[in-house]
Amino acid sequence: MCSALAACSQAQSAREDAGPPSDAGEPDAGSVCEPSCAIDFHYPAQAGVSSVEVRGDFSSEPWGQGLELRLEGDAWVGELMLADKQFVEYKMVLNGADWVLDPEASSLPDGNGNLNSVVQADCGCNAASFDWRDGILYFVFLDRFEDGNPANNSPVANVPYESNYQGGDLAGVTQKIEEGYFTELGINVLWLTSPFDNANGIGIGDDGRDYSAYHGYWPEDLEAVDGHVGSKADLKALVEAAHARGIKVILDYAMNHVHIDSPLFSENPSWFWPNDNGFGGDCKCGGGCSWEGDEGRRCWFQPYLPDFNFTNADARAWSVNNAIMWIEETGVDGYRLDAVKHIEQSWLYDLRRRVRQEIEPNSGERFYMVGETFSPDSGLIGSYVDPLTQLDGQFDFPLRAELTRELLRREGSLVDLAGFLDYNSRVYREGSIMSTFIGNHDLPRAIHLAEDTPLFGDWDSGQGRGWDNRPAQPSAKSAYERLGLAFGFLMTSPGVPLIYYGDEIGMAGAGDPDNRRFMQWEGLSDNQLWLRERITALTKIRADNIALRRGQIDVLGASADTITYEMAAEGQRIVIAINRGDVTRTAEAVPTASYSDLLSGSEDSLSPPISLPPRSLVILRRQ
Ligand SMILES: [Ca+2]
Ligand SMILES: [Ca+2]
Ligand SMILES: [Ca+2]
Repeated sequence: MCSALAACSQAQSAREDAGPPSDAGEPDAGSVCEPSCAIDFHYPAQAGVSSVEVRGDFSSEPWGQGLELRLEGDAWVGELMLADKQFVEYKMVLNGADWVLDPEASSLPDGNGNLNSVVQADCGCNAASFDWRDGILYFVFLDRFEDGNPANNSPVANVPYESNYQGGDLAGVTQKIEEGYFTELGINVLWLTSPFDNANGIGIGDDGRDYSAYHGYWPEDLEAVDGHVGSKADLKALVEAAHARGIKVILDYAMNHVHIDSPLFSENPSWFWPNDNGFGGDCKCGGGCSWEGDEGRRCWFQPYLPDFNFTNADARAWSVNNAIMWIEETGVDGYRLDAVKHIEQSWLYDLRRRVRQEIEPNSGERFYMVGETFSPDSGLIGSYVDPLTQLDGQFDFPLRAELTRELLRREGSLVDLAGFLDYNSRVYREGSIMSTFIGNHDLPRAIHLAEDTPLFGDWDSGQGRGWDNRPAQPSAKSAYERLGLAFGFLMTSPGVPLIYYGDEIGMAGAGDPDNRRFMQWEGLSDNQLWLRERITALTKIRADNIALRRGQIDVLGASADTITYEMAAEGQRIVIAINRGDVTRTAEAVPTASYSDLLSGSEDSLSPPISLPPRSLVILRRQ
């Protein structure tokens, strides 16, 4: 049976293509959408099994009477008519007695320690709604982007400029939306740092320095907007201004902890893990407790950040209610969920269920949930990705490490990248939509990894130069060209590509907080302008070519310095070839045909052998 939305629609169109519908309730071939449709179930035939029944919450006698499957060849099969978007929890019952999961389906905990299989009907009614594979995401660091209202600037006394509030706010972002900055750059989704009210005091960082909550990750009152960024009305106005221009908005939601000044902590101490490692000591992450596994879920990031215990049902319900409330109040289109591996997974299951039941039926749109699991382990990252029950996707940290190592820093060979891409394109569950990226607020600025002599390693936080010996804006064009290659890859490969504010102009900066310098609006160098124009051209090419947004990646060939791959969808095929080297190379394995290069914009016909100048790429469409 179909275990994910995408798989369901494929299965359905395969049936439609096969001939006249066998079932009166099935949509006619060619029809766009039906209020209900048939979903197929399968269970493999095996010795000792003489009957298989699907039982669940769908029947008039829930879990009591279900759908009897019939034996056809090597499988038990049957069909169930479901309403469009109907979500069903079920199990297979063997021989009338043995309850088992559907081996092909996603599963979901029922809250009592049991798992059920799940399926959602997709009757093809999505034509008008936004397909998140078409998203191009821009990460706005609210305090560091644009100051639209100097009246709300109130830095914390005795905190250095670098780790203090610098004045950026919601009104500033709204101005930039209305000026068309994002539209011109080809952006159709914004990720805002958390706008919720944070503690006003000083916190000591791991480096012993004084910090303010300018970053938004020290929530104090999760029902209010922080005065530094504006008001709830400002947040609603931003979302409205974005929607009016076809731009979606996703909020950073930090659900792992609150600040110790939060009344939530003083009034409900049992909702939080004790800062105690079980032996009377402290359970700071990376201190008395590990960052990983069970300890990683209950540890405190800092002694002033009490950690939610979501095994407590009241704590979990309060937090999920709060997340739902903000969606309803503001009309935001998705969440970027912080520190996913540090919370109990039950929180994700609960939020997804509530979104499915209470948000999506009203909006008619998919609410995108993208998580952050800062890890090289794609197995761990993927364990939270399941569009039916948890996250739609996560940020692809393993891909980012490969791209920085092989494309920007030019270590190893692009043959390594080819091998990684083959693996990575199969590693996450079908139907998931990962977000691909080069930079974010926890990593040193990407431009420095692209310099002739890279300043930072692939997993280097860059914090060694976060305060002292901070890097200057690179002057050589080569660094901007290499960063352009990395964005060239992101804009011609699967996922939702992310641009961290300022990376479109190659802004300088080491690790936190130097990677969060205030956005540079004036005095851009020719190289910075070149990079922004390059990215603008790339986002337009992505928007204009469905294969680039929704296709599968297929590596055609690679050498030490070059890689050639194809993206194909809906009858369109596009070939991309990249040369990371500092001398001209010939593209590997370009299929024989006449092409035009969408990036150069020239109508001139190209055919193999195709020559790639230093640090360049071509995006080839057959003529
Ligand atoms: Ca301000
Ligand atoms: Ca505050
Ligand atoms: Ca936690």
